[in-house]
Amino acid sequence: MFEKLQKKIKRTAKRITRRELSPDDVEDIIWDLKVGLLESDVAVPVADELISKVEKALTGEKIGLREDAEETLYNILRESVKEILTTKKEKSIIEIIENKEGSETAKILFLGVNGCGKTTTIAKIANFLKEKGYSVVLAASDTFRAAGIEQLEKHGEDLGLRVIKHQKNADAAAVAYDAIEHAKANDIDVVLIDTAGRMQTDVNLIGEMKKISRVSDPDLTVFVGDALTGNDAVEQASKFEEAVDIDGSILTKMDADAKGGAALSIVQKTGEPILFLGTGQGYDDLKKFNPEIIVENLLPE
Ligand SMILES: Nc1nc2c(ncn2[C@@H]2O[C@H](COP(=O)(O)OP(=O)(O)OP(=O)(O)O)[C@@H](O)[C@H]2O)c(=O)[nH]1
Ligand SMILES: [Mg+2]
Repeated sequence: MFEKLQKKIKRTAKRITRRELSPDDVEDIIWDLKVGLLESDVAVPVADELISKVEKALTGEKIGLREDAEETLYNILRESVKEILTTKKEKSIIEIIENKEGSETAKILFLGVNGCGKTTTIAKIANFLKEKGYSVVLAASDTFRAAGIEQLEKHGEDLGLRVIKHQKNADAAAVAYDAIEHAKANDIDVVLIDTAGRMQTDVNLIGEMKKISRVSDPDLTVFVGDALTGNDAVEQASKFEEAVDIDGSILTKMDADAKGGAALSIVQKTGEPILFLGTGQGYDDLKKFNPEIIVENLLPE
């Protein structure tokens, strides 16, 4: 996908260096760039914003005949992508845990659409925290499916962690509450709350999510997004943010031939940083996020 974009940029750049830009040239270049971004899972409104930056630079007098148009074009795009991904607030899970008063338990709530990778990501984070020496308990607040509870229990067994659960169809908020009470009573550092997948359009389930959030009062609310999501990432992130106030996100499945364009949509809609990238199905397949990773993926130097 990216090679196509690079070829297009090279081609248009050659056109630019040969002669002055006509409005038609500009239109062609803009179109090519936009198609390239959309093919890398950048959502339409985000691609439009990026493109308008390039457009401004192109139609102005910034690119002269003697300049290296290819490089200029490319760098404008790279900088614009990095700018979107660089939020003002740096956040770290460890800092949030460390900043809790005394032995108070830190509560982290994981939310996202069906199958985005919440349960797997919780297991990875649990493993990460355990390796750092923190005590962790898991809350099986996905009470929607028996298999969801079992999946978390299996991770609990593998990682040697306690899973607090009720039966299927139980009140998800009550499970979270019990897990938090258990953690407080046992001086456990962190509670990771797993929730059912829900579409952003499902009013009832979004209502349930608000209740879980209200009852558990998390220190960190994490939106989990699938890197293979294209346009829908914009709607997902904005609807979840609207309902509960997202503090940060994790982008999963970056190993699955994903360029990570969805990161742009998520950061733009939540205004909060991406904390980690999921890079596989194993417990160690978790990578600290850095905007450069996505810039390099979308537009390699
Ligand atoms: N390749 C790859 N697969 C992943 C990653 N994260 C999760 N998965 C896979 O994606 C599928 C769904 O993951 P889950 O963790 O069950 O997703 P979920 O959000 O909990 O799903 P629901 O609870 O049904 O909403 C599983 O097959 C995971 O192994 C990742 O970073 N890379
Ligand atoms: Mg799950």
